[in-house]
Amino acid sequence: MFVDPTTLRARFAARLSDLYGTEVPAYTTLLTVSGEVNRRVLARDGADAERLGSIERVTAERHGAIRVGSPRELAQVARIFGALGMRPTGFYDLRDAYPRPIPVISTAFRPIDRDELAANPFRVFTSMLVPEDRRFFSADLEERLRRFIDERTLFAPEVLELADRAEAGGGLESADADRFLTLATESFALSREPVDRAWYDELERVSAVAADIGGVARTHINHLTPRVLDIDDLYVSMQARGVEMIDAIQGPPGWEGPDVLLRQTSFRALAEPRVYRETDGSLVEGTMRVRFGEVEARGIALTPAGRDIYDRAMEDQARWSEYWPATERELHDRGLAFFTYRVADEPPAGLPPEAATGVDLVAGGWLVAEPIVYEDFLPRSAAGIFASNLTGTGSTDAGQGGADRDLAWLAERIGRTINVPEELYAAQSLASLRAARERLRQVAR
Ligand code: OOG
Ligand code: NI
Repeated sequence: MFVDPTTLRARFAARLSDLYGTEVPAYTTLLTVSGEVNRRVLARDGADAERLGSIERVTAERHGAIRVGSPRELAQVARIFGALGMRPTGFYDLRDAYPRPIPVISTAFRPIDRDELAANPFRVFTSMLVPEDRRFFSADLEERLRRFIDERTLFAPEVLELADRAEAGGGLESADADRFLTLATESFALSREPVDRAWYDELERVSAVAADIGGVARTHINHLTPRVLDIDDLYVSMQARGVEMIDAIQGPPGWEGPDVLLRQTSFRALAEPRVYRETDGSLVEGTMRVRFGEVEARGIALTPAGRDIYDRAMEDQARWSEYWPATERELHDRGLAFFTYRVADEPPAGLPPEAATGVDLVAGGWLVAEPIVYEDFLPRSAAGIFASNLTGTGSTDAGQGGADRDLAWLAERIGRTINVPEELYAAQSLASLRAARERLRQVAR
């Protein structure tokens, strides 16, 4: 039996979820509570609950987060996720992000086609250290960091070779698929190898994230995030079970109108046992606090015009509702969010004018607009999520020395196109408008 990328992705997501559940038991509680919340919303809101994704999709939906040290490592990650039909999408620079600078740049690997997202929406937020950024690292520390990272092996040659075969051939035979999934999942398990205490501590004084990336010989899944339909309910329900949540829900505030973009919250990092190698060579049992439990709720994808409003409204959250229209329909008509189109159940007789826009066609009753769910991340929330779960403040020179990094630079370094989220949403919207117009013509005939 041949296993296609969609099936590989679904199986990988399930295996990673099982692994993370054994490593972080509170994650299993989070899944239980998420399931309860989603069932409550479905019972309360009926079909409306599924407006931004079927309950099957939302229940299976996860995003993971991983962190790597160099373009070489990121390119390897891209090969593994490439085998699973996940494409690098979006560029996030967290180095000068509010509320605290984090020495990484990031992208997210995810399916980009609507059908693929519907079949299995698994995505992984992937961050890469920027050791050449002088605001964080001295030239000497950069040099030692690079050497450490260049000498380690995150992924065995076999898993990369299988990944390449899967990507080139559009899948793998059963036995190879199993082997690939086993090796790929293992690559993201928490390592039991001893951690060099002095090296780890030196990096942690600069940044806890730098220590998590460059202070250990392996990478690991940092968190695995389920999606809920009501994050306010989830937050309260987790607290009621005695799980200490971070202070706030990141992203837009909850309100009566349509949810936009992404809201996230998490519970605090858990201390996990690790073995340290002390300077005298002795091995000592200790703990490390780098992983946490996160949960998210997704809203409508915003156009650049909507995103401008979002940025302003986030600075003035007490007056949030004054910035936004109260209905999805107005978001559509004012061009603030992305929508797809379908022909109305009973469109008016005759053809609309050739020049009619999407707004005209919806207003005239020919087409119905359906919201496109936001499939990406928010740098400000990401920085907030990083920061709210770190201990220690690290040290940064606010001044000069930040290396220029952008999407084009990163794409070049990993040798792959990095998709721009807003371009994907716009293309999807336009394609569906064209198809709906064509169907209108057929109906009129
Ligand atoms: C990634 C933090 C960002 C999100 O959901 O915004 C993130 C990390 O902690 O490695 O996962
Ligand atoms: Ni996350």
